[in-house]
Amino acid sequence: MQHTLVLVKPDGVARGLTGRILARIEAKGYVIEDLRLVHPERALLEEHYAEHQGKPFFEPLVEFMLSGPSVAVRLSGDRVIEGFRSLAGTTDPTTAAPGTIRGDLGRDWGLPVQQNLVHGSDSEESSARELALWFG
Ligand code: RTP
Ligand code: MG
Repeated sequence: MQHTLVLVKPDGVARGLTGRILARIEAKGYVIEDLRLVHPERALLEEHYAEHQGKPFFEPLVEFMLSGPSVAVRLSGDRVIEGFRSLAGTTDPTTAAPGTIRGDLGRDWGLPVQQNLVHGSDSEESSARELALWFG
């Protein structure tokens, strides 16, 4: 049994897609163990995205994540880390496969950073670190 951190990012919350996204996660059979609406501080986001510091999209990414609240979810299930990332689809929502959250609900808006609706931890190490950050 694994745990992962899922975020419905500010674009997903602002577009009113939280319920649809959570319904897809539940329909897949994963279990929501904790859930909260978070208005993150810059320091939290800089730690969350530490691996991307120095990249050209880092600052726009942090600004985007500060633009509104996210819904943070502690999700559990067998192989949920790779399972949720498969459900989410690839990073670029324009080319993410249809049938995925990003592929069905997202697209490129011509903005400086990919607004792609969701985040999911990419390894057991990341999920432990990220769950501690967002849920304490
Ligand atoms: P995530 O971490 O959010 O689940 O997404 P990911 O693994 O698919 O993407 P990652 O490479 O970790 O990038 C983190 C987030 O940064 C934004 N991004 N924008 N070139 C760009 O404009 C660009 N590249 C990445 C996206 O919001 C991505 O989810
Ligand atoms: Mg990532």
